[in-house]
Amino acid sequence: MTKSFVNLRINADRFRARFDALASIGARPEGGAHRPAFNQAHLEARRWFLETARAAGLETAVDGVGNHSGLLRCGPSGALILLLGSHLDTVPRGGRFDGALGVMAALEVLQTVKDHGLTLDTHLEAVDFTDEEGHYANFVGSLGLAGRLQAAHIQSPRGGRERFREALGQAGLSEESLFTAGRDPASLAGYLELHIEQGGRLAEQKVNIGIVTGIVGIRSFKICFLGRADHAGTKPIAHRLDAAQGASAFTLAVREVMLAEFPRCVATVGDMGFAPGAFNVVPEIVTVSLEFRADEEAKLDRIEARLRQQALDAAERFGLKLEIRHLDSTAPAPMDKGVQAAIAGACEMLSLGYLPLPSGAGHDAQCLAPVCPTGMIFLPSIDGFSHSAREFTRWEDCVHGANALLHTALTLAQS
Ligand code: HGY
Ligand code: MN
Ligand code: MN
Repeated sequence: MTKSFVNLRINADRFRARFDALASIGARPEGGAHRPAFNQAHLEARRWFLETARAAGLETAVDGVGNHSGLLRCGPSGALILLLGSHLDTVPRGGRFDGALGVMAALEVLQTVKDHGLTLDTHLEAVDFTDEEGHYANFVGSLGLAGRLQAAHIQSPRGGRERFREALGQAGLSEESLFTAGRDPASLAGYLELHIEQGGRLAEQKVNIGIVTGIVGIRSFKICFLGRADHAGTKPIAHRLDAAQGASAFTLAVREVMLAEFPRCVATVGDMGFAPGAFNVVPEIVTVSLEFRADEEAKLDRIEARLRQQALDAAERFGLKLEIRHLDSTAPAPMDKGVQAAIAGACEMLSLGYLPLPSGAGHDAQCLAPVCPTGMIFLPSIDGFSHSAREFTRWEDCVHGANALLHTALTLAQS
C-alpha cells in the first residue's frame, strides 16, 4: 500500500444512496428483493446499473452472456484489468444484500479511484454477472466470462429449455451468444468480490471481515419418480403406484444420510412438482430438485453415489420407475493466497478485525478462480439469515467492507 492512499475512503453517502435505489427495484412488501434472472425487475436493475455507471464516467458494456460492466481506464494503455463485482439477480423472494452489495461496492470503488484521479498499473472493471443464482443454470455469466461455460451446463436449464431461450431473447441474448464472452485470462489481473457471509460465524465472533479461503462445489439434479395415475376414491392404498410416496421417502432419506455420513456437508430438496397435481388423482409423476455441496470433488462423488442409491431404494419400495437427470456441477475452488494476503493487509491498515473462513455458499468467484488470482471479502450476516427478506448486514459493516475492497484493489492494482 503506497503511503499516498492510506487515508483514501469510499464515499459512504453515495454508496448508501445507490444501494437503497437498487434495493427498491424488485422490492417485496415484506422486505427483500425479487429479481430472479431475466425477470422484469432484474432487467430494470441491470439497466439502472449501466446508467449509473455511465453517469459516473465509466465506459459501459454488455457481453454475449449478458454480463453488465463499467470500466475505468486508470492504468496505462494495454494494462491488465482487475475485475470487481458480484450479481444483481436474486433468488425468488431473496434478500437486499446478496450480490447487490458487491456490485454497488465495486462501482463505488471505481468512482472513488476516478474522483481522486488515481493512476494505477491496471484498469478496473465493475461487473454484474448473469444468473449467479442459477434460476436457469448456476453461474452462467461468470463461467461465460471465464471462457469455461460448456454446452452441457445449459443443456437442461431449470424451468425448461424453451423458457430459457425466451428469457435470453428478451434480454437480447441467445444460446449461441453465451459462448462469445470468454476473456483471455492473460488480460485479467484478478477478480475481487465483496459479499455477505450468508452464515452466522462473523456475527457470532463479532469480527468485521471474513477472508474467504475456499468455496464449496455444487451439483444439482432433477429426480423423477414415475408411478401410475389412479382414482383417489376407488384405488385401495395398498394397490397404488404412488409417486408421492417415493419422493417423500427419498426426501427424508436425504436428511438422514447427510446427518449420519456427511455431517459437514449439505444437501437440499428445494422443490417438488406433482403431475397431474389434483386432489382426487394418485400422483403419477413427482419431480424432485436436489442439490448438494462439499469442499472436495471426492466428497461430492461419495454423496452423489449415496443419494442415487437412496433414490433407487425409495422407487423400488413403492414399485416406481426412476429417472435421474444431472443438471449442472460447479467445482470447489480455493481462493488465491496472494489475494487473501492483500485483503488481510487492507484490513490491518483499516484497523478491521478479520477471520479466514470457507464459504458454504457458491459464488461467481469460484468460476473466475481457475483463470485469474481471485479472492472474496465477507461481511457479517446478522443471525446468519440469507436468501430471504430476513437477510441483514449492518450498514457500518458494509462501509468497512467497501473500504477493505478499495484498499485490496489498490494493492492488487499496483503490484
Ligand atoms: O446458492 C448459492 O450458494 C449462491 O447464493 N448462488
Ligand atoms: Mn450471492
Ligand atoms: Mn445467493
